[in-house]
Amino acid sequence: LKLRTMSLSQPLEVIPPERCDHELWPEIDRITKEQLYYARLEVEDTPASGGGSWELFAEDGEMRLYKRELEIDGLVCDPLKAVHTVRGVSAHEVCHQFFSPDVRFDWENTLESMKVVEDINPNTLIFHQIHKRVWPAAQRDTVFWSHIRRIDSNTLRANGHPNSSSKPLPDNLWVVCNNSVQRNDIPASRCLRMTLVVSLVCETYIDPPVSDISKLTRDHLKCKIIYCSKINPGGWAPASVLRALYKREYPKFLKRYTQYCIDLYKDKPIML
Ligand code: 18C
Repeated sequence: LKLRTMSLSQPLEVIPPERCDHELWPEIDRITKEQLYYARLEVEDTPASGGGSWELFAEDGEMRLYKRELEIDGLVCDPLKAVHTVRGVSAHEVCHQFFSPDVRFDWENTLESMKVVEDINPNTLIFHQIHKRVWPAAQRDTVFWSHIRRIDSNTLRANGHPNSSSKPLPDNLWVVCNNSVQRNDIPASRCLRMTLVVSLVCETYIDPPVSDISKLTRDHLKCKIIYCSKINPGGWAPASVLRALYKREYPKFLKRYTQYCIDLYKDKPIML
């Protein structure tokens, strides 16, 4: 496997769908757009997927986390939506770190192991991850494609957003979408296979605006972050343990991850 790695400040090449002939590409393209649309709906006036409304369960400064209680076949599968705004980093930078396998262990603390099992194109990889075991449940693993792309303003308008007309458009927007894929050639061995749909949508706002782009500094960067996840534990796990786990771990993850990005980029050239 030839893994194409990316340097911190090198812009990613965006692959238009028509240039990828991988059998998963139509699904990757469709689910990424669906997740982008779903993430950008306002919490206040839209239902969580599957109906019902979002319930705020954690708040810290600009960061707010919402959940909706959902059980499927007796398993807790509560969808999560988190919104946060940070300064000093761009949407591209925050999404790039989330996508890149090279740095995953620098910010992700649920992992025991991580492997790239397929390189679909420079913006799309398939991962196999084994997660830490949580007592008293069985250990979990995941196999998912991960796709990163920049969304241009035409795509944003064409995506027909119900509440976008009253909002200012971001100066740019990036998305990373992770979605489980069935791979019979990757046995779960001693784990239960968990399934997930995760999206990280980041919007850059130049605030305050600059008339001369050469005068742009990190003090002008405001990044709005939307993180959504739907995880099916894939087998027995006590509901109380699971709900206590995510209520503690998602806020920790979001704080740790955003601080990691801010610290990493603070003295580096801006990657818009
Ligand atoms: O999105 C995140 N990371 C991505 C890159 O890895 C990717 C992965 C998502 C899977 C995350 C789920 C991991 C849960 C496994 C349990 C291990 C927890 C160990 C705790 C360590 C102290 O998209 C960032 C993910 C941030 C996750 C925060 C924890 C959320 C817990 C959600 C519970 C889901 C059910 C797990 C069933 C486990 C049995 C109790």
